[in-house]
Amino acid sequence: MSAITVAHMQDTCLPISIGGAYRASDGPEIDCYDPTTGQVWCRISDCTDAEVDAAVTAAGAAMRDPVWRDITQSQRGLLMQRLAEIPEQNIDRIAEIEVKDNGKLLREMRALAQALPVGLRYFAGMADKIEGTTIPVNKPDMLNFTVREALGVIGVIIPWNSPLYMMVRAIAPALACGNTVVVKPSEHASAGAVAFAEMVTEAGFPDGVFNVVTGYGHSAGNALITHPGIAKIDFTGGPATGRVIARNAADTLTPSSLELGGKSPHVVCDDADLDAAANGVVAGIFAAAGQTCVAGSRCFVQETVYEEVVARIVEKARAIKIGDPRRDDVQLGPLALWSQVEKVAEFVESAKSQGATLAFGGGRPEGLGDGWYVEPTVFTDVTNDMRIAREEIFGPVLAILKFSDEDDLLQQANDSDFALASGIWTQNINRALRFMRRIEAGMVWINTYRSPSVMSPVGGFKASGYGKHNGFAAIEEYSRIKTVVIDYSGAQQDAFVMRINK
Ligand code: TXE
Repeated sequence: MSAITVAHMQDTCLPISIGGAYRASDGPEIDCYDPTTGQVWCRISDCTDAEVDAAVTAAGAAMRDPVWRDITQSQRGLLMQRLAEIPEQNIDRIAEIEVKDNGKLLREMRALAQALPVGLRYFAGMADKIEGTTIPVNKPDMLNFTVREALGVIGVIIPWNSPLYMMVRAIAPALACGNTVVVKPSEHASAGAVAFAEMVTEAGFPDGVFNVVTGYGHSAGNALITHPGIAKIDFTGGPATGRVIARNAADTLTPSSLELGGKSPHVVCDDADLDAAANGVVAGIFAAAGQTCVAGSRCFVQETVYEEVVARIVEKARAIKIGDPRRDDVQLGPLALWSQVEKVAEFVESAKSQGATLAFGGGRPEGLGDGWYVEPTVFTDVTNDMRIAREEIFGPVLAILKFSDEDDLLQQANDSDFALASGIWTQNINRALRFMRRIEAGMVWINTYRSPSVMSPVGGFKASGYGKHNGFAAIEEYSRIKTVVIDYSGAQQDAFVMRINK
């Protein structure tokens, strides 16, 4: 049974994990803050280039080692099944570690911890179903088929909002395909990934298959994305970093999948169940304090029901209980970073100065000590050209806009740099499906919101990035196709003419 708890990590500098063993880093220390108190609770190291190199080298060696290279697909799946049992037996411990690091609701982090074994088992089941195809190439006595194989060492860079959930949705398909991984968690929330390394070892994975290096993006992260031993980068984070990774990929030709931010439209039509819709809108933005890439931060309400829907949303926002994320009755915890508190304040000022109406919130609640809390905030009279409607805030700030008809809605909703998620509340199936076809978004939720499944692909378009997590699409992300051609005719080939299909 694994043992690392919050108490073990408190006031210590967390180790890194290279080649199946924990070790101390030689890099300078970084403070990690508990957002509920604003105080340092543990430290991590900013790994040196040599340590990142050692991690990639260990992962590369594991890739070539017959212990991992020649393991059967079913055995790989069994190892992953065994790994799934460990987080399953440690839900509370994992959730407590992550709440300490990012301040999200304990209930939310528990739900995300419960999703870890589900994700591991889903991809474990796929490990021995990854197949090639046989292709009838119109040539007699010729066999043409494909095999799907691992890419190599995957560099996984994850953010602070849902660290282990985002890590597992990357590493589970990567391991199922037979890759090895080096994870660089966010400098703001590394504890979960460090604790997870112990579970991978306990499950019996060969040394070097899973490695964790910690540190800042510009140092340890940069050393990872520029390392020649990396076969692919899997990145979830902000668009600015996504662009750095894409630029580097242009130089090194290292493929990447990028899940970046969003400014997702969440639509309420006049024929919707208005209370269910208002609930959905409130949950879509204020759950996780708006710190999710799919947050429904741009709410479009049809003009005929605008006043009524706004009133319901404000009433529900007013009723939200803010406080210690470990309490079961609390609905809104602190923001994970002090810089996010400042970012929200800056957007509140910008929205006011651009003419939006502050309908609720906009400040910091009293009586919650030094925790990084902000009020649920609702702006009305927002237009699509305002910064609050165009830029990702990643906080509990809802911008409400008006639309007249479907053409007006689609024109405004699609007028965005981002295209990650979307949602619509309507009881008219024709309208819902027309929206589904015309909206530019990687995900469309109809009469629901924020309902992901490990079986269903997730990923955006435009500035929200490219590539997919979850579903069989993820297997395609972490494997490559090799084509094999066999001539069994026994005939001599004309050495000077290509045997092209006619
Ligand atoms: O992201 P960063 P931050 C959005 C959200 C937020 C903004 C900034 O709008 O306000 O991004 O958040 C690593 N080379 N999202 O600053 O910097 C970094 O160490 C290699 C959306 O936290 O992109 C961390 O591990 N790595 C989002 C990871 O990238 C680098 C989730 C994410 O950090 C690097 C989080 C570099 N040059 C923020 N620079 C989502 N899509 O869910 C940074 N990193």
